[in-house]
Amino acid sequence: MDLVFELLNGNTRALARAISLVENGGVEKEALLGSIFHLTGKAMVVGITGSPGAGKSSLVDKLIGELRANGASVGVLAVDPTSPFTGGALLGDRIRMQEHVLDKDVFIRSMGTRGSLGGLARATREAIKILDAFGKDVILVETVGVGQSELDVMHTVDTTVVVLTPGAGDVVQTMKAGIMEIADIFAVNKADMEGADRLAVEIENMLDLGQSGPWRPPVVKTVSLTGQGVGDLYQALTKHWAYLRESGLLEKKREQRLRGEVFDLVVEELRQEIDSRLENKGMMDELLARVISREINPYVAADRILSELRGARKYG
Ligand SMILES: Nc1nc2c(ncn2[C@@H]2O[C@H](COP(=O)(O)OP(=O)(O)OP(=O)(O)O)[C@@H](O)[C@H]2O)c(=O)[nH]1
Ligand SMILES: [Mg+2]
Repeated sequence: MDLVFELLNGNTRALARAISLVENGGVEKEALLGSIFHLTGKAMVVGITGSPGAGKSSLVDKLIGELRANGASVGVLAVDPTSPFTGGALLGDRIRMQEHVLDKDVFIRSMGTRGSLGGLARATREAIKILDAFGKDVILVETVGVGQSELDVMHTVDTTVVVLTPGAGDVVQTMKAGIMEIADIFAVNKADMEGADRLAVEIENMLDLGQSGPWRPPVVKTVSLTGQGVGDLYQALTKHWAYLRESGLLEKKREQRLRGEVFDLVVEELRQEIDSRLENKGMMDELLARVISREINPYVAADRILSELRGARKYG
């Protein structure tokens, strides 16, 4: 495929086109992802999550600078489950990451839902693969911390940075949302504002209460407007990568992810197959009418359907 050739030759426009392709779905997408798969698995993927306005984009902008200074090429996906917009960079992100727009080793892209939350996590996963195959060393994925969809996205990254800000009542909220558990690193951003030290202490206290594993998430104070503390954040990231590699956790995580991916593909295919076979037989409607009238129960109905699909029956 032409696109693959261009992509692997470092053509940035091909990269943008390839990501649009995975957003739109379809047969072409599978062919593309299939032919680049052997080149994936090299990049370190970092998720940056936190409340709206926590300073994630500004932090990403400064982090790009740090990564570039250390010789890494960078891909950025700004994933916004609250926005239907996609393609190119959102205006805000483009302004905030302006410094790097002309750097050919930095690629920035926004992704919105287009009306399907589940599809967003998947499209993000696939876009990560494309950036990875393209040869980006580090891929930063910014997501707004609003719930399940961004948790899904976070399951596809190697390192998760949770960004909290003073005075936002963030600790309790993020704990409730189940985001605390997925943090590998905490960034207390807007550390130029009052309450940053208190927030950092609060997080440390909370970490004291939790179970202690081999990795205790470091708490780093940052001011993403000035870049203060971003060097520390970079250090924390490289430490986490070393930990992931040396402990064998990286390999394990990736293995689990691939297992889940293959399983999901099989389930999805089966679901579609079952759907169309049931529709052909008109069996679902007929059985459902009998369930609704309480003539049979749902277990019996499901059993009839299953046995029709594969042979024997459990309940007579
Ligand atoms: N005082 C202060 N303000 C900051 C800092 N970092 C970001 N801001 C401001 O916070 C606002 C939001 O910054 P963004 O970087 O867009 O935050 P975000 O988390 O990406 O926002 P969304 O993507 O909309 O959720 C902007 O007005 C920034 O200027 C900081 O370190 N200190
Ligand atoms: Mg942002």
